[in-house]
Amino acid sequence: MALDQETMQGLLETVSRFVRERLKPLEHQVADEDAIPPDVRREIAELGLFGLSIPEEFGGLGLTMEEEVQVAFELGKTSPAFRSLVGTNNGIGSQGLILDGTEEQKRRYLPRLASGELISSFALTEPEAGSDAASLKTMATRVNGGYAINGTKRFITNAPHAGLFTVFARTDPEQPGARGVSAFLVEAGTPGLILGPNDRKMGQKGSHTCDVIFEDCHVPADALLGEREGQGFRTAMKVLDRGRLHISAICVAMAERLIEDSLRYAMERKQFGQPIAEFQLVQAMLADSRTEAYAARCMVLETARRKDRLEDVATEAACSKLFASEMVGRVADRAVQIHGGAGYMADYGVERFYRDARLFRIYEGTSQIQQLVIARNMAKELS
Ligand code: COS
Repeated sequence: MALDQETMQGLLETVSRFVRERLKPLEHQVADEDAIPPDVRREIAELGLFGLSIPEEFGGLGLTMEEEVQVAFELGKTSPAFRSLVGTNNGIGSQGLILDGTEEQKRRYLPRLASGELISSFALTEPEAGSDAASLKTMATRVNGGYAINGTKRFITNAPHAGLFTVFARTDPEQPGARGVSAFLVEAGTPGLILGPNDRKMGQKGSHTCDVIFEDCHVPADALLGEREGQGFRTAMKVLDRGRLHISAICVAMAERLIEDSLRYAMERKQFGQPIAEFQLVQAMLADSRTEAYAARCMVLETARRKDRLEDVATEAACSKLFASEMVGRVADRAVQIHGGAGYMADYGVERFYRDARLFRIYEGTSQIQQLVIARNMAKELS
């Protein structure tokens, strides 16, 4: 349900102030220590940010998609590690449960996900199944009263902190593709669920990923999401449609942050006797970045509104993710260029955003997968 305008405005102002006054000053520390301070995590939970998209009846804020992307436009103006902390509970970690879980499954987990007591992870990717998600090999075999899961999941965001995993595994070995896949809700601490060491990444320090290994991990029958086999792949695709839109909003936010920093620097930095912002070649970079970020913002908002009207936005979400993630890459590159030598130095933080931004073109579907989704859907529309 949509919030009234005043409440929504209040939420946006609160998040904006929190980002500006609390999170931005911590960016260097989080990157250096590769950790978000526990008191910040507590404050994030108190603000309700873990439950933005979780329905109110389960303790969340129940934001519409349009409202959620507006919050992401603010939350994304700082290091993406902060967003990542709440990202799985609002997106890929909880949406499968919200879309396809039984009432009992929702009641069991959603309130704790909304409060941040429990962190969730989405375990789809495997060593041999990345873009080709339907080829996943993890098996869930029926055993007395439940299933035994065996396999390895890779690059799983928030896995080191997760209390709950949505795990995609093959229940029908006769079906090699999407139809043989089911989704399971598996709690951390279940015997046979083993975490690998934290991955060492190019950027996004403070956000953690690792392998999740299942070795004869027994789960009860009611761990099957929606208590229906063979639906897991469709669930994953629906979850990703929404997730891709959220990531697009984060790309817009990071681009706007970098444009603001670049403009401020260009107005202060003097060369040849004047601020570099007065040189037309610098102005061209700023103008191109502003134009592209604005275009992405409009795409994200329009797609979110359509989603709220219950239209199928698989194509538009892919268009938004493709454009916004490539856009923020170009904007980050120009930001380094405008900052010159300072842009390459760690103290200014611009090089950190440049590295952080690189992931957006890869996770929740690479740019090439978005192109494939868009083109396939175009062909379907025609026929
Ligand atoms: N919403 C609902 N259902 C969808 C869907 C969507 N957006 N997209 C696909 N499906 C359904 C299809 O309708 C089909 O169902 P039926 O068999 O009942 O007709 C099923 O899912 C399989 O779809 P498809 O045939 O398109 O699957 P493919 O294996 O050919 O490829 C792609 C699908 C490539 C699009 C998919 O594997 C993908 O998105 N890969 C990227 C994975 C990814 O983003 N990984 C990131 C890691 S998670 S952070």
